[in-house]
Amino acid sequence: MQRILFSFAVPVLLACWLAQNSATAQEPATQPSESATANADMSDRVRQEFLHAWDGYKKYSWGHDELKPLTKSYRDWYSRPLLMTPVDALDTMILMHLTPQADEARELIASRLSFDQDIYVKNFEITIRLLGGLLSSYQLSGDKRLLDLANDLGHRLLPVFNSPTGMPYVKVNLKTGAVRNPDTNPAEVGTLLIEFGTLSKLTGNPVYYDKAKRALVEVYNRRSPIGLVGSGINVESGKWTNPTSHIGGGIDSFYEYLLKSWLLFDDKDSKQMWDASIAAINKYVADPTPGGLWYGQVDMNTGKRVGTDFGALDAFFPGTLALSGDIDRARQLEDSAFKMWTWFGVEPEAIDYSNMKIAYDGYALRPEIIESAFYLHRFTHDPKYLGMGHTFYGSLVKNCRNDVAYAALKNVEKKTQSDEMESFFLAETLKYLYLLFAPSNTLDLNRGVFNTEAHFIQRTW
Ligand code: DMJ
Repeated sequence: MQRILFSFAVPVLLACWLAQNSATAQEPATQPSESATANADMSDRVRQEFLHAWDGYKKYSWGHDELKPLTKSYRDWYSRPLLMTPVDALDTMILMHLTPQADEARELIASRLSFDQDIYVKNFEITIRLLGGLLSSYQLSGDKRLLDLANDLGHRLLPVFNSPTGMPYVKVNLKTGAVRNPDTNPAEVGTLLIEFGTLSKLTGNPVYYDKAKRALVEVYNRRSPIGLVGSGINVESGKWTNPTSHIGGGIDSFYEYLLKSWLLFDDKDSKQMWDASIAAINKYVADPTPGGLWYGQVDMNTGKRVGTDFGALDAFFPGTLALSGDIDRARQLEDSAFKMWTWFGVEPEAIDYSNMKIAYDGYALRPEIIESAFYLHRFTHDPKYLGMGHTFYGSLVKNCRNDVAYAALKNVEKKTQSDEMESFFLAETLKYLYLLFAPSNTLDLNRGVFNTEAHFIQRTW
């Protein structure tokens, strides 16, 4: 059933192509063997924790979007469930070889998921979680029903691009195609090409690629004279509504997709946009302090520093830097992020790194710092990143686990739990933690890229 992946072999042509065209980090060929048993034990423990959380979902929220782990109930995002957790979690189950669970989730999705619903959905979230999840699981399982669902969803999302600028509205009605909410941000506009582009490659219909690519370019073309984007933009006027520039939530995956669209599709424009953007980011947004390297907030037009916040979402950036080949900055920034985690026992949503005080005090079970440790370990084989993984695992089990599943934290100092387990905990957090300890042939990074929700998309075309 599992058609493709899991191979040691890097296809020769692809390796040659990468050698000639890529300045990105490549995985060294071997891994130290002395830690193999300990790593296998850790990956198995993570797998058991995944099962614990999945069993909680099954018991109390089967057929719904998300588990509420404290009240043992469920939450649906809209008036009809869209199976957010099963779709988001499915490729993790396949990668972990949880075959009965994956089969059961796949049948639930194929038999119950319908996008023919009169509801306004958030294009960004539905794209990264559902479209990305369906495409990745289709590639891993070969189950054509998942591709059919992805194609139907992609078609229903297309009206979002019907703005005067070609940048997508925030929301679209899945039944009528009506759109709403023109005020958006670079991440919501520019985090679509991996999913929509893959849909084009798999269906032969170029419309998805073209519309998502245009949206990405429209944001980039509105960059400031010093090469930065802001954090708010209106898709009808094309004007910036907020000039603050950073690498965190609202902008983050716009940059991530410039780099990854180049890697996945060999899209030369994306490479050029990434190269220009990262130069501006490192010149203005990076903040090398005596306490370590951070990335804060600046004015997009002047480069003047306007804030020194760093958050759980920003912690994806070491991984992206590592993937781009900048291991040095990646290592420094991951060290800073790890300091943020250990300072409080679990990372808060944001801190002010100028005084190491908490700016937002919750922990939403986010994956980004673990994602970065995974990339850094793959590219350096430095056991320090496994050590970080042990810390993340220990903190999660100690503070976020309960008898039902896992719960977010309201406050990282008091460690009070909140009644939420977002689907990205199963899609991303536990997947990256598992892959950090699993043998590297479990997933060959040279075959594709992870979308921003950790759905692995393979270059099968
Ligand atoms: C995920 O939904 C995606 O990673 C997104 O890009 C932003 N972060 C959340 C998880 O923290």
